[in-house]
Amino acid sequence: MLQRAFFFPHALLPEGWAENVRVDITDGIIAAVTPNQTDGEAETIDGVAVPGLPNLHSHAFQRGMAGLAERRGPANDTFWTWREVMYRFLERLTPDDVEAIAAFAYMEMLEAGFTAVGEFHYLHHDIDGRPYADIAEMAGRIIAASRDAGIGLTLLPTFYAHGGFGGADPLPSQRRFVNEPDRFFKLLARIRDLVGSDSAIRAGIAAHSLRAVTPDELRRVFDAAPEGPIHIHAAEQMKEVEDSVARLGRAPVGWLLENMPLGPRWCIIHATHMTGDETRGLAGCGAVAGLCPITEASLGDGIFNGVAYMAHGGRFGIGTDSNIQIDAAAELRQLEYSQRLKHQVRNALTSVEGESTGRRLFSSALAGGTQALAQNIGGLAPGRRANIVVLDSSQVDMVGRGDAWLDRWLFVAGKSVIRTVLAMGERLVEDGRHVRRERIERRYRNTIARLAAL
Ligand code: NGQ
Ligand code: ZN
Repeated sequence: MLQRAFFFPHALLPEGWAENVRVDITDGIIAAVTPNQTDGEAETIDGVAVPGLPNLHSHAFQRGMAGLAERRGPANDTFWTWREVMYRFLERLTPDDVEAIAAFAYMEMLEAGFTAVGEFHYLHHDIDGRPYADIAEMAGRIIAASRDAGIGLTLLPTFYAHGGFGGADPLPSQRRFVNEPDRFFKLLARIRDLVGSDSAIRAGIAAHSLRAVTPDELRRVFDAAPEGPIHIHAAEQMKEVEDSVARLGRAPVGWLLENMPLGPRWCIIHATHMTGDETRGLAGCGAVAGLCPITEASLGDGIFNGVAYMAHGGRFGIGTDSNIQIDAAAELRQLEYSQRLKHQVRNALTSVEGESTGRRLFSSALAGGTQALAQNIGGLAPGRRANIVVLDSSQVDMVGRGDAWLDRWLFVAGKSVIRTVLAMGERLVEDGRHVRRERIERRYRNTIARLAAL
């Protein structure tokens, strides 16, 4: 049993802000949280302690192409032309490449305020589309990368079978993703073995989208996971909504609400284009909307129905998705700003006079992300993992206290105020840098240099 104790002058607890807080940790799990203490023999960490945020949606490998799709093509560029660039990028990735890129992305997540990640994992097979000798080779590399960086992982093995609605054949460029159901279930079983009883990792399940799975296949995938999180992309692009209406008679979110038992186990990624009824339905069913504001802006997806969704009590979390920029504060800021631009108002996602927008965004994303990743995270409380982000309150932009610290972090200072990050009680980020940055970055640089030279 490994016992540790830390002392924080200020901390955000589930019941609110507290001072002089001692946190006792046993084997990475919080054993006790006691405000109004003296530091005693505990390790003092100066600054403002807040819970680490969950990053509920990542495609780690895409970090390796960040910034490489910002050049205009022959015609109008869209999500779909970006996707072609992305497919060309992943064509040549080896398991080693994926592990190196994922470790780098996960390290950056820790430096940026995320202490757990949901990896929506669909890059399963070898370059020629055949399964690796170990069918879960790539999943194993994701797990290894998460351990190397020290981030908590909810691995979401993703079922992918088709190139469009109506069970269309997959494109050649999708060969590394596809399985028929039985092979997917073999992969799933093997991944569950790999995850085993590691307390920092859990396996959920995902179906890529209503484009990539038929209704029958979706039901089979759902039946294969009697418990745990279920994630699916839905309604990110108008073309997807139109095709869904044409082929299934309903837009994706409406179809899911009508045909699947949506509820707290579900995380609907993007849900960008929804009618008023769909917005109300999704908010009311207890599922989490997995918003990825920076990627959605980068890809020109559209703007989430945030104000109405929140007014109906909808739950959301945030994801870094394409990993073009990894920064928890920037995701929340982009979400709020998208709503301000859409409605021409300020403090769009709050509802009560005097409420801090930073606090509202932070608390909502913490709760929603925790639900979507289904891990014992989400607050500084006994039984949860000791995942703690410490903000440097001495920085010039961190004047004020309490919720003002969150407003300053999210809207002004950004990730530069993150000084120390603990994951499962281990000090993984010091002075804003991951303690293993040098090695992880060196490996990543070699990988992208090799890929660029191919
Ligand atoms: C993905 N990413 O699976 O990586 C997708 C693109 C698709 C985003 N949608 C591929 N942001 O949706 O077909
Ligand atoms: Zn995605």
